Amino acid sequence: MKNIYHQILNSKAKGEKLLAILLDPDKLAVENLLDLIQKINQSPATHIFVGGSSFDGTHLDELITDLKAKINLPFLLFPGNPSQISNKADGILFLTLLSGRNPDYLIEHQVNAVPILKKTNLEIISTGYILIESGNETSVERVSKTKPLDRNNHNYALQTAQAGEFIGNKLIYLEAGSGAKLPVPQQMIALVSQNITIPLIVGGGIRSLQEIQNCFKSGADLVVIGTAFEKDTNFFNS
Ligand code: 1GP
Repeated sequence: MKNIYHQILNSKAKGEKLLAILLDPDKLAVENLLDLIQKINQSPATHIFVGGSSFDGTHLDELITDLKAKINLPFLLFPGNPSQISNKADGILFLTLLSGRNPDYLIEHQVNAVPILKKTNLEIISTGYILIESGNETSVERVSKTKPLDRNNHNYALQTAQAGEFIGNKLIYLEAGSGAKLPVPQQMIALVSQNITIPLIVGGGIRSLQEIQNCFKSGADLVVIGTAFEKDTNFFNS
């Protein structure tokens, strides 16, 4: 049954916060997979996101099958391009890069993804993806050839998120970019979360448990951790 989005909505309604671990297949060390799986199972993660800016999709089906056999969490694809689609996952964040003005990431990749998606049973979750300036150039910026939004212009970030909601996005994702120097500002998270009705995802550059809690307190419904867990699988025990 396709119910991941409903579960996210239910959690938001109950004020239960969600946490996703982002796995970038390009960065996974296959020899350490068992340790990784064990640490994920001991962590408070509620979702697994799979994807990366440059990953070409090689062995994605096998990787997700192996991980899903040992991790009992919903797997959502978080694709940088249509080659990162696998029917072995449970769902896909169907992203539109709302902060950019590159038609490839506004509609071209989405159109090209349709024939691939039609052959899958993935739950498709329309997601407005908003890149926020974070102190250094991130891979999303480089690969998408778009500029992030000004991190000090909270109103414009809100306007962009609201446009996403009006278009029909089911989720808004405020993204500082993987490995970002600075995470999304707390005040921006607060302003956006208070003025949209759909769930808010926040990620990029979050390096401590305290920072995760800060994002939740500011109003994030789901926080994404990639690099910090990748670098130290004991991250959640620290
Ligand atoms: C990137 O938001 C995610 O798309 C996670 O970022 O790798 O910096 O945790 P980090």
